[in-house]
Amino acid sequence: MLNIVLFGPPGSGKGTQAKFLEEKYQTPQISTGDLFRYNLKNETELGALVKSYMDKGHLVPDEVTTNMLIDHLDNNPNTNGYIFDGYPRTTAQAEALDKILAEKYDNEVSITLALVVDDEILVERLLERGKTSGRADDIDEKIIRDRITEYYEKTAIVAEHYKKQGKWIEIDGVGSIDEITEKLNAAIREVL
Ligand code: B4P
Repeated sequence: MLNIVLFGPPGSGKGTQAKFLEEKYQTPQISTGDLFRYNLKNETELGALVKSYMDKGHLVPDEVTTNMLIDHLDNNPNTNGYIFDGYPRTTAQAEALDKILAEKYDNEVSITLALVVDDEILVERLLERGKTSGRADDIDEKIIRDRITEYYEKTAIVAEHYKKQGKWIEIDGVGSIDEITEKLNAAIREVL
């Protein structure tokens, strides 16, 4: 099994790169952001629960997010592995993911690829996406900056979890999309 965690601040290119890796390795992308947005769009009970967090650019509580992930894995089994895009975002989520992979698949995270991008470039990219994405959290610069702050306060620390396991690789996320895909592929080849 190849279980890749794609890590990085909002706008670092996780979702963009996950699409390419999914096709190449036949490992489905699981984007917790996309799953939440699906629930928002379809006005589900979960969507109503997470809307206020997402609109403000705050993280959704761990328990809600992890339960959604477990449901998704149960409904989409794949023995090749997965690309986790946007999960884990807290240490509690990283610990939960270790437990889930061990219990369900007798397996573990293979590699964590962390995209490194300067904050001002992140803001620029997200404002640009906001012109067409229709995402409430991409339109307002204050909300974008709050998401980046939330990343440094709650998410960046997850690096320690994977560094301890020797599974942390940083990749320069500035450059063309193809260049970054190639750097990610080179890192993945090392663990295949
Ligand atoms: P996400 O959907 O994960 O949103 P994101 O951080 O903006 O990343 P995304 O993957 O979409 O963007 P990408 O960097 O590819 O999360 C949204 C919200 O959901 C969170 O704020 C939170 O509320 C909630 N949530 C999700 N997961 C959670 C969890 N685990 N726990 C709690 N809450 C959770 O791309 C950004 C833009 O950059 C795009 O327009 C792209 O075209 C562009 N881009 C990408 N690569 C580029 C490059 N190399 N050069 C130029 N532009 C590039």
